[in-house]
Amino acid sequence: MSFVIMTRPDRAAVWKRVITAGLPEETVEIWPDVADPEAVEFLAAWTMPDDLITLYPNLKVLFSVGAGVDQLDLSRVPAGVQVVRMIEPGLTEGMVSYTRYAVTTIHRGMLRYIAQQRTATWKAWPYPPASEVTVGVMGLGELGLPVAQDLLGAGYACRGWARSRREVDGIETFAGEGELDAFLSGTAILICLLPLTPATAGILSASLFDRLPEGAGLVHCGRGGQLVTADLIAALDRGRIGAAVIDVTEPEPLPPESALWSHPNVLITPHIASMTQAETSARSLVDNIARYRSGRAMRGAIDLTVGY
Ligand code: NDP
Ligand code: OXD
Repeated sequence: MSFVIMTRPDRAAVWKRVITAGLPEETVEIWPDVADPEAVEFLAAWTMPDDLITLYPNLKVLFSVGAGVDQLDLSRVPAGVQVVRMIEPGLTEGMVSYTRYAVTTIHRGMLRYIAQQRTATWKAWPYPPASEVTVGVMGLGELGLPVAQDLLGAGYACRGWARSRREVDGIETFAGEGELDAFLSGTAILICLLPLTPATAGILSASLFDRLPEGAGLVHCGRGGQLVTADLIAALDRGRIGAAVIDVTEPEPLPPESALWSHPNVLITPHIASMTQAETSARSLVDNIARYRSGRAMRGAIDLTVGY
């Protein structure tokens, strides 16, 4: 029985080494060098080959290389195949450092200073203390919760919104559609860390922006399909959104003609908020395979009925 890895060669080499060392009884193969397709039980990939079912008829688990699974066509996953997203400390660390940077950029008005530098302008602007800035995190999962806790530690007032009720020390929490208005109305800087599902597609739209306080900031690290780009540009132009740090777009790469590129109040990064780190993610895979082999639940197993 074998574990097939489809990822960039440097990460694949590390995964093969760490998994083979941790679980010597498992056969690990790097795609496309697969000796016996019928022996494949585990596949780790970012996207799924179209002919997955016929290629690997005995597949048991499809591991996403990343935290998201929306890039996989879940409707094609054969019944009985479990889909598991990536939960690993390297991804969390990267997201925490990115969001701390993005929130600081908005809070301290750094986009304005970048523009001032271009015209050799020496001019200081006042800013409120962090304790007077409320950061609202949409999605309190593996990434959103540590992000909110980090910002709390940095002195910000923090709140979070999730599908189900969460109790978190020091963080005001809101649940479901019914509490979205209350969550948004007190959020000065909004961070989106939701998975892309039918329920979250297009959620960052004019109607949501209008429920934020005037001049609110936006940090978008979820998925491009959650953002209605034209609505964001309109909200920026009328000052409803004061500044935005955008890491994910639809499509990716963001086309050169997009108005987001040149907007003075926007910072664009090319989907780098966080990245699956080879060594730490390999250890997560070892743990999950061991769990599977001993009949325990794997960490990050997707509920296909809700899509995350
Ligand atoms: P999790 O599944 O651990 O957490 C998802 C959170 O979103 C949960 O709190 C969940 O609520 C909440 N949620 C889901 N659907 C809804 C909804 N309809 N309404 C309200 N809340 C909802 O995911 P992760 O934290 O691991 O990752 C989140 C996303 O971050 C990924 O799916 C991916 O899209 C993105 N990402 C982006 C990266 C980048 O570099 N830009 C890197 C890695 C991830 P509940 O707690 O009730 O289940
Ligand atoms: C992920 C990503 O989902 O990098 O892990 O976007």
